Amino acid sequence: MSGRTLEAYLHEFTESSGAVDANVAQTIRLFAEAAVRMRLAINDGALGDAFSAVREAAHAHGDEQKELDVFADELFLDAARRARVSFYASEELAHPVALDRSSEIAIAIDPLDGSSNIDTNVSIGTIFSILPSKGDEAATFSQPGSAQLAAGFFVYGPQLAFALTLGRGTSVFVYSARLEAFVEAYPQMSIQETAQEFAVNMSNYRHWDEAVRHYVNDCLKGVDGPREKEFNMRWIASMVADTYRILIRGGVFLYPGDCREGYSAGRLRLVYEANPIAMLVEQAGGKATDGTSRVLDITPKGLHQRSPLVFGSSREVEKVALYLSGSSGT
Ligand code: AFP
Repeated sequence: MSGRTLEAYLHEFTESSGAVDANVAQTIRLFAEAAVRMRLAINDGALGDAFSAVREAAHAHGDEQKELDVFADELFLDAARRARVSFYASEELAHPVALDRSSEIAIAIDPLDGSSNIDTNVSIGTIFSILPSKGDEAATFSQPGSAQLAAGFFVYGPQLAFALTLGRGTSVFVYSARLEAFVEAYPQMSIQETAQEFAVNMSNYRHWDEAVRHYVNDCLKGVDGPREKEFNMRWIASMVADTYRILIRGGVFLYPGDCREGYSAGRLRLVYEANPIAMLVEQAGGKATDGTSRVLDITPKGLHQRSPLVFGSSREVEKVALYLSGSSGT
């Protein structure tokens, strides 16, 4: 553990860099403050006002919207206003909000990921991506994920944790209530190359392509099958929690496309879920694909577009790609 505070980390980052990085650092400071307030709202649990009541209005793209989703969005939008951000694009909003068009950075965010878990006291989180601003919303949010300047997620769990990359590796900070600061607990994270765990929602088994079923079947065969090793399975249905586990102990996460209506490209959104997670994972030595191709190379065609997503231990992500490209991998 480095014991370095987030403030010291950001100061070191901006010491030898320009105005854009200073704007990135200030945005991250304000998002970290918002996350601490978000954690307080979640800690109230069902005693809180806007806890998990389902709103009448759904998301612009049809997903169910909970009161806490809206509370989170308003909290981080307010932080983005104070941070001098050009555009704020959110899972909760049909279109980006134009803020300070003179700013050189833009935000894409899932303010509250995992909200279907709110009532069950399972870890949930906030995922964000910081992109260069291209002057207008369309050009800004159609950049591939490789253009990201920074990415991060907060996990509102037993600890308030913050995984962050500024393009120079991935660090994990944990919030210290005693110090009232985020403290670096895992500097320069490195995801182990091989996986002993896979994370997938097995209830979708009958909807998957044959190649996905073949990969999972071979994992389930364990030492007696072609993989010749045992696998454990985890599915928290909160991607930030599954990602955090993979950063700590390796593994592979799969949300493939399937034959359900609306799920041909899976469930996860490319711009504000898959891309920031992919940057964090790659910066920690892992890999992230849409099953076969690198996520960060995909050019988005729409702000809320979905993408199949496979990420984690590099050797296992490569193995999945072999199965999905028909080479069976065995
Ligand atoms: P919610 O935010 O609607 O709970 O969705 C969470 C999520 O986007 C991601 O965090 C999970 O990994 C995935 O969906 C869970 O999807 P299933 O509910 O289909 O397993």
